[in-house]
Amino acid sequence: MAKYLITGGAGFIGSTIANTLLAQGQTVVVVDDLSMGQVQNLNQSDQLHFLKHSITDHDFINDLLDQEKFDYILLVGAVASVADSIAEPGRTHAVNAEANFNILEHLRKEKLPLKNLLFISSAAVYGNLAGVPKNELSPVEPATQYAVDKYSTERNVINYHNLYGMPTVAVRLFNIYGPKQNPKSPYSGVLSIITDCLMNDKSFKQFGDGEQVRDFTYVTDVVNCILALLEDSRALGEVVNIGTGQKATLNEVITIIEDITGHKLKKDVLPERKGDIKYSYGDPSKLNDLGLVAKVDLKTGLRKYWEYL
Ligand code: UD2
Repeated sequence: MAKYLITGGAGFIGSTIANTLLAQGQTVVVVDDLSMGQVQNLNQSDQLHFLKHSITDHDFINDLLDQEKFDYILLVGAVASVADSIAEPGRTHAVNAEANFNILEHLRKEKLPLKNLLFISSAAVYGNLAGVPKNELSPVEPATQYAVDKYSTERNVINYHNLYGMPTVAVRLFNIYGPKQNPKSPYSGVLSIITDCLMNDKSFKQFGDGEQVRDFTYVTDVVNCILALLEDSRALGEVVNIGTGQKATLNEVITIIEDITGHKLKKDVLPERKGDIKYSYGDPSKLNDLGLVAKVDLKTGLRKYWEYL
C-alpha cells in the first residue's frame, strides 16, 4: 500500500480520487482550504488525513512534504473555473501556478523520493484556435489567467521530468461532470447548474446561443484513467488528453436532460461569457493508445448523475 497527497482533495474530482484510493486501502492525505470543496465529500476512513489548509502556504506544504515522504502526489487543487480566474487573476496565479511550482521546486531541491506526480491541466490551454478535435500536439493559445497558469504548470511538470528526472505526468481534462460537483457557485460546471435549476425550479442563465460545443466526460472515467496513468511508465513526462472524443452542444445536452427528467428547463438567454471557448472537444487517441478509454456516454452519464441527485 502507498501514501498519496491530493491537493484539492475535498473537491469534486479530488474527492472522487481520494475515495477510490481509500476503498483500495491506500493512505491518503488531503490538503484543501474548502473554498470550493466540502469535507463531507470524503468517505470516513482511518487511512484518511484531512488538513484544512491553503496550498499557497509554502512553508506548511514544504514541512508536510518533508515529514510524510509521499509515494504519489496529485496536484488537483485549483481555482477551478475559467470565469472565476477572470474575476480573480491574482488569486488564480497564486493557487494554480505558484503553489504547484513551490511543490516541484521543493521536491527537486530536497531530492525527495517519489513514485509519480500527476498534474491536472485543462483543455482550456487550447483556447479558441480553429481546428477541433484537439490532440496533444495541437497549437495552444491560453487566453485567460486560468489557461495560462494551467499551461505554465503543465510545462514545468513535464520539464522537471525532462531536466531533473522527476517522475511526472500531466492530463488535460475536458468538461467533467457527475456526483459531488458543487452547483452552488456561478462558476460551477454547467451540468451541475442545469440540474440544480431543474430540481429547484430556478431559471437557467444561458450564456450565448447554446451552440457552444463541449466534450462532457463522466468523473469516474476520469479518475480511472488518472489512477492507471500514475502506474504506467509509458506516460512519464507526457501530456495526455482525458475526454470521450464525443461532442455535444449545450442545446443538445439540455434536450437530453429534459428527456431524462421529464421537466422543461426555464431559461434566460444572456450574452456570451467573456473568455468562453466556442468549440472544445478533444482527440483521445493518445489515451486510447495507452489502453485507456473514457467510456460512459453522455446519456448514460446524465442518467446516472440524475439518479444520484
Ligand atoms: C470547463 C472547466 C474549466 C476548464 C475548461 C476547459 C468547469 C466548471 N470548468 O470550463 O475548469 O477546464 O472547461 O476548456 O468544468 N454556461 C452557461 N450558464 C451557466 C454556466 C455555464 O450558459 O450558468 C455555459 C458557459 O458559458 C460555457 C458552457 O456553459 O459555454 C460550459 O461552461 P462551464 O463553466 O461548465 O465550463 P467551461 O467549458 O467554461
